[in-house]
Amino acid sequence: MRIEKSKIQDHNDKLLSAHKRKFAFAAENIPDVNKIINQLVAFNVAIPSWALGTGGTRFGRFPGGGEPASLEQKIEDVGLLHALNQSSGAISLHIPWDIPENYQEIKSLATSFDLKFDAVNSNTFQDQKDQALSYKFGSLQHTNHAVRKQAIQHNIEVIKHGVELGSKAITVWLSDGSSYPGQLNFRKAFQNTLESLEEIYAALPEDWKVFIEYKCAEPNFYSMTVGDWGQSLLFANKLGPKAKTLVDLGHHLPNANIEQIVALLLMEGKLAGFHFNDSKYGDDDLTVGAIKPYQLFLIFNELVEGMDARGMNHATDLGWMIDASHNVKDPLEDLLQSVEAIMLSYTHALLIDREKLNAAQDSNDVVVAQEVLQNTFRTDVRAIVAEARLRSGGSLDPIGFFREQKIREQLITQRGKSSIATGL
Ligand code: LRH
Ligand code: MN
Repeated sequence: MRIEKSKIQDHNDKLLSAHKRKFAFAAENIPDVNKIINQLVAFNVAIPSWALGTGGTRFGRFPGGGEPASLEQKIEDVGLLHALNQSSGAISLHIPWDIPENYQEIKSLATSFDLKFDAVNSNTFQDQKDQALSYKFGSLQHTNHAVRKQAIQHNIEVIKHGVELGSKAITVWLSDGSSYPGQLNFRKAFQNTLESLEEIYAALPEDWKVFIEYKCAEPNFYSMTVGDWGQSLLFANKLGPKAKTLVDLGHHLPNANIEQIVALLLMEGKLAGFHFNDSKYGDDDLTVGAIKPYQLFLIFNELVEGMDARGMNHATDLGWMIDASHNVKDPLEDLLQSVEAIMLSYTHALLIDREKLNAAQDSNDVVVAQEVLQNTFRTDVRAIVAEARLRSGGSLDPIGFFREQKIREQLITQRGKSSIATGL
């Protein structure tokens, strides 16, 4: 469904005077507020095509109705999010969950919603029904060369789909590993995976990247072959400049210092980007910033500091993507909340008094260093982010608009109560 601009206008008109008061108060102490708003307007987060339905948990699935049952409907839903927050201008496809049948039609549909195609994702963690060889014992690591060949071929096909759609990167996440000690020769598994990735790397177009996503564990696993940032970086360094390490926030062992990992990958020029989500225990794929908002802020602090140190463009030089799954919440409302949390953390990081922080760090004045960060984090910047949405034609209150316009009810009327989305 397409959201009429006039509906957003009417909605904003009702909220405008209260917003203007809040914005004036928030902007009072920010010298270059327009520069920051322009940075927010330029910043977009890609929405995963596999997170537009209610995937549930491994034990139960509780679909909410009106889910997108085709790639076209998924593009419509991401278009709807983008119309409301003007910060979701890209979709990341997962193959074969979302194979584009007609590239031209899919591209023009996406363009009509002002959407681009971000990184494409391969899938050698499931056996497809018409597949010759099984990935039960892994894919790129497999002891059988024919299985590795099949997985390499799949990744090359995914790149071809991406090239047709204007994507510039492939994300490779492998559920390869072992379930029991002794099952796997770690060295051989690493070497097989490297040789397989080398063939995928060789198939990359000149201006493409391969993002190597690591993950510490899956239920039932004793080892993952790309288990942490060190292993992913080892692959990326051995492969070459087009290979980078992708950080999924939910893929770390408990209490990992993710902001430090981000700082070092960025320093090395080997940070691909992110799969943003939040988690309490495992890879919970929960709403961004819902459990550990201060960690998200600390990660963006390292990102802004590190990107500015390298003269990088905040909006385009890293892959900004969400990777979530939904169970008890409306997928679209959940994604609106996740994008909001990312924009708030980015705004906070842009507001940090770097001079004061650097001086405190250089003089080991721990208290002042903490105060600089915590005072910024405790500053309410919601009106700044709302102003950026307003200036780019979005809604002042996306969730409010979604509820007021009964969007989910309309989608259920159009698509039915039992339409199910592919993906998680
Ligand atoms: C693995 C992962 C990966 C995707 C999948 C849907 O947990 O984060 O990024 O391929 O989720
Ligand atoms: Mn991920």
